[in-house]
Amino acid sequence: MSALNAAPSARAAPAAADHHLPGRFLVLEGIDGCGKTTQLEALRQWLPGSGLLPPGARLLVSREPGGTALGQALRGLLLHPPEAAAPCPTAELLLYAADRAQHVEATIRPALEAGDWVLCDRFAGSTAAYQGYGRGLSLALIEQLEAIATAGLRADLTLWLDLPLSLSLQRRQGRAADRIEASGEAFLARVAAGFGQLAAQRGWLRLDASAPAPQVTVACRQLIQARLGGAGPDWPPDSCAAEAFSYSPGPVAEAAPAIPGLAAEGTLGLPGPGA
Ligand code: T5A
Repeated sequence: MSALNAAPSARAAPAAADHHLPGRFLVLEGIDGCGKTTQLEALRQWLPGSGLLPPGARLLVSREPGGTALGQALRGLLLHPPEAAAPCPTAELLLYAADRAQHVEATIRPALEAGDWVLCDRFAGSTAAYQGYGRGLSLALIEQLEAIATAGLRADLTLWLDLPLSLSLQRRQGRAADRIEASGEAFLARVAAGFGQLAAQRGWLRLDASAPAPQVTVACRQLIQARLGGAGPDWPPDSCAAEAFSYSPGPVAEAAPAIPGLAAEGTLGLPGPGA
């Protein structure tokens, strides 16, 4: 069975950027353990030589929460807060928004302005899924906050890795749960259902994330090529000077968790831009 399966959408995903910046912005969304980190790494290896990036453009790989130094500190507070310091749902919402505002302003927008491509593990859709559908906070309020935090920036393409909750729980067996993951199965079920709603509303493209990882990777590539392949003039892949780099926030915040697959917090095993 193909892992590629576009969800019915209320509004079609744009074939090219609607932010009028020269770069392209790709986002992976889905419930915990759906395989975002795995696919991010596969795309990080493939995209620079894919011929999709224009000559000289670079690929920035980032994530939320934690794509900046400030975000890294917020990530620790959100996922592994010191005892008795866990944020209430509204504070949690505002902290995710603060992380996003800093990430867009300091990292994503400058990269897109420079013509680079940005590949991000989670973005605004996660707030609607977890804090909206999951925690039950107002979706209208979350949209307003999203507009403030992103300053209107939207991804060119969002890939939704759709995985049944039972498989998500199975894949994460034996791994310590962070504070959000530990919110209970009923919460996670609402989040999972929320992702389905959001995919339809926001024109995300659905992938069957229960397929074997290499098959999901092929489907990701096909969707990216189909959606963004015509975004610029044709250039031979071997003329492409693209390289991948990742945000490197420096020392790991004390409370921040170690993420499997990452050589250090906030990096994907690559030196930061200045390294
Ligand atoms: N959050 C985040 C909010 O509540 N609001 C927000 O606004 C935002 C931005 C972030 C937490 O914060 C919440 C959501 C999250 O709970 P995180 O570290 O980003 O935390 O956590 P996750 O996204 O949950 O990251 P995980 O590492 O847990 O999951 P991934 O990255 O989706 O999955 P991955 O690739 O690590 O794979 C998990 C396991 O499955 C295997 C892998 O080898 C690994 O063992 N696997 C597969 N197995 C079989 N078939 C496949 N196709 C597989 N793909 C991967």
